[in-house]
Amino acid sequence: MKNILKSSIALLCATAFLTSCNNTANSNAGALSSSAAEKVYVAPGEHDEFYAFISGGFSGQLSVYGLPSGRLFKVIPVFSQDAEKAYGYNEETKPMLNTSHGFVPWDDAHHPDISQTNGVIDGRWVFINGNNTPRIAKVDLSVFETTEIIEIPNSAGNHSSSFVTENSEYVVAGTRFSVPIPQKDMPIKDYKGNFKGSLTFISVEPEHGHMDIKFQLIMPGFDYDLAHPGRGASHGWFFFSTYNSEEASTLMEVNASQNDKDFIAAVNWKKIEEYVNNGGGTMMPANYAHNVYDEATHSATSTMKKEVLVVNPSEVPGAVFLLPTPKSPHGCDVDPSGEYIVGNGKLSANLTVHSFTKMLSAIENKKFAGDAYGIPIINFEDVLAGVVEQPGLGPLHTEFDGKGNAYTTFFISSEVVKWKLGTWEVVDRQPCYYSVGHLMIPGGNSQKPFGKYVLAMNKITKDRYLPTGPEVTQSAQLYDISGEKMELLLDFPTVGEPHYAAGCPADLIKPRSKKIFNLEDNMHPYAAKSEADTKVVRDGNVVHVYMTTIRSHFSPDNIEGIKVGDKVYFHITNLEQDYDVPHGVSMIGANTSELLIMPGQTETFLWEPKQVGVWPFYCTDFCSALHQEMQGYVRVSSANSNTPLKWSLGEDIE
Ligand code: K7E
Ligand code: CUA
Repeated sequence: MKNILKSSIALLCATAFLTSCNNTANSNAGALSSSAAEKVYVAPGEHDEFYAFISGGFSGQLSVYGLPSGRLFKVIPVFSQDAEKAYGYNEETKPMLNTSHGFVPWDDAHHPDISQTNGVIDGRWVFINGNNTPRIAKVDLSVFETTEIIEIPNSAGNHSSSFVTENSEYVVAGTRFSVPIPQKDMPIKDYKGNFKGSLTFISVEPEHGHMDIKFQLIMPGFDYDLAHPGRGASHGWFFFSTYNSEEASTLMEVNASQNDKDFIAAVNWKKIEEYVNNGGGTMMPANYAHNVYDEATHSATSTMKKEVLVVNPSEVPGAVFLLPTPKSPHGCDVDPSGEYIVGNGKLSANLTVHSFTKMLSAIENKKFAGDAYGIPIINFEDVLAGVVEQPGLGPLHTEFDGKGNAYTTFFISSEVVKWKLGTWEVVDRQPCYYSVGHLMIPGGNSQKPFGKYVLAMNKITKDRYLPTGPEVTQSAQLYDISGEKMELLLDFPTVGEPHYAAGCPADLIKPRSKKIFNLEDNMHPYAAKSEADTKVVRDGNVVHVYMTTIRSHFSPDNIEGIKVGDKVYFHITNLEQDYDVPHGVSMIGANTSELLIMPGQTETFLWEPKQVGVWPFYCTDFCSALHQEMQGYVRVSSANSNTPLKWSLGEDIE
C-alpha cells in the first residue's frame, strides 16, 4: 500500500515536470495581442486603479504594486531587517522583531489580508503572518509601515493565517505544525494523541487596530493549512483546512497521505466568544512578545505577555465540527455569499465544495459520522454542495469574482481554471507560467470582490525572463477577467516568493495616505524640534547626539570630544515639513544601516568608534541640489584624552 502511494506521488511529480515542459512550448508560441498592452498601460503621471500587496514569502516582506501596470512602489519591511529603511537596524524599530526566542530578524511571510467593515474591504490595515516564528503583523495603510507584531504562543509554522472576519473583529492564526502544548521534552514517536494544534483568535480594536489574543482553541494534532472566514449568513464561523489527520510525524509525503479524506474544521467563533465572555476557558502560562510601534514617539516597545486563554472544543458543545474533505486539502476558500466552502484537495482529482446551509441542517439533525477527539464529524454527503469534476491537477487556491464564478489555481497542470458556483461546470482555463500557487482578485476575501483582474502568483519562471544565474525571479501574471474568457495581459517579477496577495481599489487608500509627520506631534524623547534644541550630552561613555536635518545641512555638523570606546547614539530629527523630503544619514564604520528619516520624524543609530581620527558622516538621500554638501565630521580622540566635548554648525570649534 505504501509503495503504491509512493509511486502515485512520484507520478504526480513527474507530471508536474512534463506539464512545465508543455507550457514552455506554449509560451514560445503566443505573442499577446496589442490590446493586452493597452489594457495594462498606465500613462506616465497617471495612477493605477488598484494596489496589490504581495507577500514576499521567504523575503519576510510585503511588496506594494500597482495594477494593472505591475509597477513596484514599495517594499514594506515586516519580519525582516531592511537596511534601506533601517527597519530592525535603528533603535526605534529593533523591538518590533523581538520574540520569546529573542531578536528574530527574518520570517516567512505568506498571507496578507486587508481589514474589513461590513464584509467589504476598508483599506485601513493589512495583516500578514510570519510562519516560522509564529507572528502576526499589522501594516498601517496610512503610512505603509508595520506598526504592530504579536507573537503566537502554542503555535508552529503559523500558516492558516492571517485572515480577517467581516468586521475585522478578529484576525485569525492557525498552527501548521501540531506541537506539545505546553511545549515539553518528549519523544517524537508519541506525537499521536499528544501533540495538539492551536487556532488563535486575535481581537482587533476597532479604532486603532490594537491586537490582543482573545482565545486559543486547542484542536487535535492535525496540520492546519489554510483558513477563511464565513461571511453573510456564515458570519460568525471560520473554516480551516487540515491535512495529516493521520497524525503522522515522519515521512509525511507518504504517511500523511493515507486517509481518503482529511477535514475542513468549521469553528463557530461567535459561540466561543460568548463562552469566553462569560468566563469560560482556562488561563494558561505562556510567553510571547507583543510589539507596538507608536507614531507619536516614532518608537516601538516590546512587551512580554505571560498568559493566554485556551479553550478545549469539548467545553463548548456545538462550536466545532469536522467536514470530511478529500485528499490533503490546501486552500480553504469561502465564496462572497458565505454559502460555499471550497476545499482544494491537493491529491484529489475533483474539487470539493461544501454547503454552509447543509452543514447547519446536518448539525441541527445531529447527523454525524463519528467524532475525532470528541469533535463531531459530519457525513461527507450531508455537507457536500457539489463537485467540480476533474478540473485540473493539484488544486491549491480559489478566488471569486462576485459574479458567480470561481477561479482555482492548479499547481501541477500550471493553470487557472474558471468554473461556475452552483452548476460546478468549468467554463474557461488559461495556462500559467509556471506552477501557480495563490491567485488574487482584489477584495477576493470579502463579500464584494472587484472582479476585473485576477493575479496569478507563480513559483517557477524558467525561460520567461532574462537569466540571472541559477535562480530566476518568481513572477506574477495578470489576467483580465471582465469577459467570459480570461485574457493574459502581463507578466511581472516579484520580490521573494509570493504566496497570497491582497488587492484594494486605490481610491480606498490614496486619500488617507500621510504626507508628513507633524513636528509638533513628535514625542520622541530624543527629538530636537529646532536647531536651537540640538546638543551633545555625555553620560559616562554614552553620548547622545541630538541632531537635526534640513535642506541642506546637519545641525551640528562638527562634533569633537568623542572617544574610542564611546557608545554614540545619533538621534536625528528631520525638520522638513514637505511631502517626500526624507533625509538619510550614515556614519563611517557604524555596525548598522543608514537611517532614512521622514519629514517630522526622529530616528536613532548607534556608533561605537574604534579608531581615533576625524570621521565624516553624510546624507544618503539625494535631497536637494546641495545634497552632496550635506555632510559633517566627528573628531574621535583616544580613550584617555582630554579633548572637550563641543559641537557647532557654521563656525569653527575653538
Ligand atoms: Cu498560502 Cu503558498 Cu503559504 Cu499555497 S501557501 S501556494
Ligand atoms: Cu539630505 Cu541629502
